Amino acid sequence: MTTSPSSPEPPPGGPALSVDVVLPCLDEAAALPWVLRRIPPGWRALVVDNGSTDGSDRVAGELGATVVREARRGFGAACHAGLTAATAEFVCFCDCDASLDPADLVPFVDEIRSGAADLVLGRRRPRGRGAWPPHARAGNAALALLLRRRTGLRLRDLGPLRAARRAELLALGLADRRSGYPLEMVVRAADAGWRITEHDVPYTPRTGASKVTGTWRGTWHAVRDMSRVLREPSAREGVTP
Ligand SMILES: Nc1nc2c(ncn2[C@@H]2O[C@H](COP(=O)(O)OP(=O)(O)OP(=O)(O)O)[C@@H](O)[C@H]2O)c(=O)[nH]1
Ligand SMILES: [Mg+2]
Repeated sequence: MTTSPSSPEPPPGGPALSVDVVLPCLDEAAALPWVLRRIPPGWRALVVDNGSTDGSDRVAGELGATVVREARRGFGAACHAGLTAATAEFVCFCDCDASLDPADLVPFVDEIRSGAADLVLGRRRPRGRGAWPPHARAGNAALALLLRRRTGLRLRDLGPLRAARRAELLALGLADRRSGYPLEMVVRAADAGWRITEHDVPYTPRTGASKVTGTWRGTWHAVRDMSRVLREPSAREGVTP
């Protein structure tokens, strides 16, 4: 892991920044300027570069973000590297493709800070044509149903925009390093008795080429990784098959 020289580190002995936003990034140079402009004032952007070849790391550093490098490919690998590098009390996650607005995270953090919730998720509400292809929406709805069977949670989405406390997230011991990471976070949080809430957020067409939902390969990998997470026995049930 390295940090860029322009990282906005807290002053020595001064108060630590209270919110780190983890931004998993694979070739998102075109989207980064908009995304980083939308980081709320006083929060730190942790761009986790997952081996980009389009100069995303340089763009992120020039725009004042802290750049974390994760060589191992995978959405979960990138998110977890960001969580491990974070130091703030609260950690947020946001995609780096300009489909979601990090400014929408402000009420999420307020809700956790006030003690009303332990994990807050954004329910994606598509805006504009092509923001969320039908097969991806259907897959997500099916997943929400399976999640309800597995945990009793009534969520409408498993969106990547989310916030929680850093120490508690680390204590979940998340193991998936690919597309199952966001689902595993919710399943383990539910098993641990966390209060999980969901709020509508706009979901707009991504900037740059689609890597997952717009491709059959990406969709297949996501289904495979998430099915594996759902097959894991509940912590409350122990390890009996
Ligand atoms: N797919 C993918 N995304 C990664 C990886 N590492 C980091 N990311 C970032 O994770 C975020 C989510 O990935 P996306 O490719 O937007 O996934 P998606 O929103 O399901 O699908 P599309 O937007 O249609 O590609 C983006 O900011 C990516 O740049 C990786 O190994 N694979
Ligand atoms: Mg996307």
